[in-house]
Amino acid sequence: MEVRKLDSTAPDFKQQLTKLLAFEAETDDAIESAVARILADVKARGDAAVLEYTNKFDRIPNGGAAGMAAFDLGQDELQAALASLPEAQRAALQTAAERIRVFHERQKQELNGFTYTEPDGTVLGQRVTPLDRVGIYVPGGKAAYPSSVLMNAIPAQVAGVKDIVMVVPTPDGIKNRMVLAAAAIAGVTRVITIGGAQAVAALAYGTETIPAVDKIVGPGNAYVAAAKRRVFGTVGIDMIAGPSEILVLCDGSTDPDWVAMDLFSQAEHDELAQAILLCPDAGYIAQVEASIHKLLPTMPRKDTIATSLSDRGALIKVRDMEEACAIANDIAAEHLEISAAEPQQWADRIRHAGAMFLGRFSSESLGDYCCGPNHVLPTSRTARFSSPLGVYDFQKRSSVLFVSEAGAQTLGKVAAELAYGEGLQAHARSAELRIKDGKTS
Ligand code: HSO
Ligand code: ZN
Repeated sequence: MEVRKLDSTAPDFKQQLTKLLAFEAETDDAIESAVARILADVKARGDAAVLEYTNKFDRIPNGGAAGMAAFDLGQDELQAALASLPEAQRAALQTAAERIRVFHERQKQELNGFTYTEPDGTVLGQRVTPLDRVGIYVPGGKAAYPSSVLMNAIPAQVAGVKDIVMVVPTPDGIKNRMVLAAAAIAGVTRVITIGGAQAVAALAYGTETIPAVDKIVGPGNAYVAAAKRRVFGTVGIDMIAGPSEILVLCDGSTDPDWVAMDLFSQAEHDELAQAILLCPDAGYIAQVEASIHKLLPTMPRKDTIATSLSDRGALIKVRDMEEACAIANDIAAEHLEISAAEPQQWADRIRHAGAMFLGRFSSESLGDYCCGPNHVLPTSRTARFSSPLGVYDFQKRSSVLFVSEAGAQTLGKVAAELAYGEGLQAHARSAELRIKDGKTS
């Protein structure tokens, strides 16, 4: 296994970097048409269609004879899952949840609305209200992450969402108790063990037993992503997440094993994950490379890591840390580690990154699980224009306008002038009727 090595002084470095970063989420016609069919079918036939697809794709043991009720887990079952965990695991989940809650409570405080009063008594403001009901998609199988249940559900709960409906497929009827325990801790109101495009359809349109939600969040496979794109408009959606990314910007004095393992930590998620090192010291890059070769055979997911590193990874020699920061802004990585003695001075130069991990001790894995900030982050360079999942994704804003009688006099003239300019008589008259000495034409 070889990890490509690039040098920023190479004449074609820009092209090499563009090629390295290129990632097109595949759109597949077969998937698109299958998903369109499933959505239409669930919309038309509700529970019956959901049951059929669930039996077909997830092989439910008794053929789903018990109907949808069997997929609708009660709070008792969630609590039982929590109680069944080994003590250390339960405590870790609870500690993580608590820290995630504290961070997001802070976020909420910053997002409260505002009002201001003008001298004539007119009051203007913005009111923030939570969504009524949201759906959280949790993948089944090897990407079923309890930590993601916490990261999706806690901000919704902190935002004040009353109804948090989680869907999670259970192929062959096998439930992941840590996922259910996380749902119990995070305050999920209802867990339904369905998945795929049929679950997205059920959440978007509602069925006899599944309530229609206002927004669907959470990662999923290509079918789930296609379904989320298609129901957008009927409901809100979060981002469509791409493969994980880590960019380590290192001054060359961190233990190379630490950096190698940090690169592995994202590479192990997915063969398409991207792990890149930027460093001004060629000798240090060689040490990290040696660590990679030394440590790789010890990793249970070595095949995934090796494919990710050799297909999409890179060790990049840069001129200096300033240049590393400039390149980091171009890459706009999901996770950026600044593994340096004085990270803050470099962090000040970063404008685009989903999350920044400052200093040698801030490994990305701590952020993935338990520091507090959200681990659902913009990928594939979308950190240029989007933000981590947060309380604000579960809220919306309404403008609030109270115009005093005095305010109606002055604002009425301005509005009428503009309305006549736009050729909109009714608008102008509506403003003028409230002006005491107002014109009526
Ligand atoms: N690094 C992932 C989140 C995660 N890591 C969950 C471990 N579990 C998001 O990019
Ligand atoms: Zn991770």
